[in-house]
Amino acid sequence: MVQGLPSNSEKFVKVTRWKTCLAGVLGLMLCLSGNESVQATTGGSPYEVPQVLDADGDPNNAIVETWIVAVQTSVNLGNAGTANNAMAFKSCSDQQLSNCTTPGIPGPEFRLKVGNRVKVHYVNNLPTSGLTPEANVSGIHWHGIELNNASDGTEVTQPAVSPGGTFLYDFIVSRPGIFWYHPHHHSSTNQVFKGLYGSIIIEDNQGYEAQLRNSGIIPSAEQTKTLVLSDITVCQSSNPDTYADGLPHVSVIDSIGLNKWQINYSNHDLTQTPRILCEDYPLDANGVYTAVPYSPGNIPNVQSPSLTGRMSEGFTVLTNGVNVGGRSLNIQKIAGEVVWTVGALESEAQTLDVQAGQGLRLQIVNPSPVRHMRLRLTDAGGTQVFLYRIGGEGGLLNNPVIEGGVVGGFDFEYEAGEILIPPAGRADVVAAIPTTGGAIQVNSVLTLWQEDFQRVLDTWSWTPTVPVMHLKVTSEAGSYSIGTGTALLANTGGAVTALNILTGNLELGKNEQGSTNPDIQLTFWANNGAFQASIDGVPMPRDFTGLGKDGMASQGNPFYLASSRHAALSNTLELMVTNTTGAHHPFHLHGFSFQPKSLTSTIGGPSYNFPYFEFRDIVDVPAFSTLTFRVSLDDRPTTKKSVGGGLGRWLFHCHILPHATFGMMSELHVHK
Ligand SMILES: [Cu+2]
Repeated sequence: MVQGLPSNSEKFVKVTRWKTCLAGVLGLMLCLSGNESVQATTGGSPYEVPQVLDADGDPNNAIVETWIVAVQTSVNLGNAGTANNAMAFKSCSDQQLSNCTTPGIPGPEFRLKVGNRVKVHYVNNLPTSGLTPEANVSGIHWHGIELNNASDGTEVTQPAVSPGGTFLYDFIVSRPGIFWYHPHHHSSTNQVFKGLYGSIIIEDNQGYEAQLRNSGIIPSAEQTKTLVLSDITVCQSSNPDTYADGLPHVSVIDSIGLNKWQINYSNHDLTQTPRILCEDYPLDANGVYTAVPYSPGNIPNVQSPSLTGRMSEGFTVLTNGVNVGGRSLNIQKIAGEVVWTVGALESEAQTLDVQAGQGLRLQIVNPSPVRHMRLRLTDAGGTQVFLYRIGGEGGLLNNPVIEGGVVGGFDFEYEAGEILIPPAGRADVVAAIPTTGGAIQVNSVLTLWQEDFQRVLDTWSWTPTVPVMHLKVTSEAGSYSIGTGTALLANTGGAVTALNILTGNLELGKNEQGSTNPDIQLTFWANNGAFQASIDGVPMPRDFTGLGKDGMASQGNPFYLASSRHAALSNTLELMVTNTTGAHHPFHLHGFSFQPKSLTSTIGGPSYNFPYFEFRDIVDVPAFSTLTFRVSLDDRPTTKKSVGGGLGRWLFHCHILPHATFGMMSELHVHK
């Protein structure tokens, strides 16, 4: 399999490329391998991400100016092979696009400080799709950034950029945290699935974080890694056989001896198997059935244009665009206890060197259209190593938190010390690598696993538990520790405080249509009675080929006006999101980070009150529960004036992208 290709090579190289495995009875594997030429673009270390190129070459300058170019290209996914029709971002430091990073998955990372001005010349160099309407229109949404409305990059703030076109985004970043960027036009599901995403890490400009690093309270810059954890499906030469357990993304055999993907394939009629996506029901980029199957090595389109449809997780999990390689694992229930037995790594598995006793900080982004990333770190003996969340979408927390478990009767549906990152969510996580002893020895390997999660009530996604990071112990260094009592921002001038004083409510301005109900309903029905993901039951037909193109009834006018909310700039509001469905929905608000207060059951179950203050833009709302949050509609500069950037049209939606496309989307309009 593909190994160790240089990260900046655009040459044609001869590599061992394909491997076809057939699982026989008794688990015997038959594997065939061969050679072919591929254009290697990425496929480097899974533990590094490329960085944005700044026009002035000075990363300390307060202005970061770059050209972000979207292209269709061949991308090396490491152990998962090569995707020939991936979509990838590159960053160039000049208008001629002559000095650029290699296009890859993920796109280049922005590392910024609060107060930086970001000027991005977006260049859509995707090929024309040959479809009517054109499907490769695009743009960039700066997810979570509280920027000026004109730079928000959505279908209600700017026209889509056609292939060959450009658009200038120009904004100032105001809040520290982990953010990301991705297209939003034309539902964006296919483009995100094919690789158009990148991370944004913003540090405060008061020195709080630097102080915590310098004093050893949080790990050093060298001990900090960006992990963009995504998923993808690449068609193979013979589906579904090449998705047998010879592939590195399949590593769990459950207690009844089945690989979970097999359950996925055979038992779930709502899932998109590779065979359905690649061969049986291939879709074009407008969601229309096309009789032509995908060639091996191509990523299929996944977004159907209808109001409901098949959707599921991608079949291979990627760490910074690369599959890190498998490891055997057996999870059993023994006397009521779940026991993890961790075995050998595949020979292709890629490890990161760590020292026993060090701290490790992971800044994690989940750009997957559908998959929740449920993460658990274990040592080589299967013993869990706790992950502490020190921050995420709104910068550092006052103190680290342990997430998951059952808190006051409220069941998070994942275990304490694990981290759950819903689609589009981010987490800033620290683990203390234990000192040597037991299963922690020099040359032993810890693994960070991505586990299946019950995102639909009482049922699993039936995705296998797979490694997303392998940590190889090379030596011993100190005895780093962290706990919920560790002071992060708590004792600094930057401590996060509650949004306490409410100053207004939703209100309709002159000639405005919409709802003034502060409780936004996430619904799986439309007011015509049909099954349809929606907000308040308001349908949003989204047929890319006809009326309703891109959710618009006519230029700039969405179908969902009846569910839109309106409020005046500079007010602090308390709003709710009630999930009336039996599935989780990660709720995302554009333009304004909000403080979650509580999750309460609508069916008489326990509630959870957030015991800490944090600014978020994604909160996963469990089935049949209500999220209550507070939001301050703060103003910010426009591209030309010092005020008024907070005014305008800000989408809110479920970030399971097919749900948003089917209609679980509306907007908050902020007026004067
Ligand atoms: Cu949803």
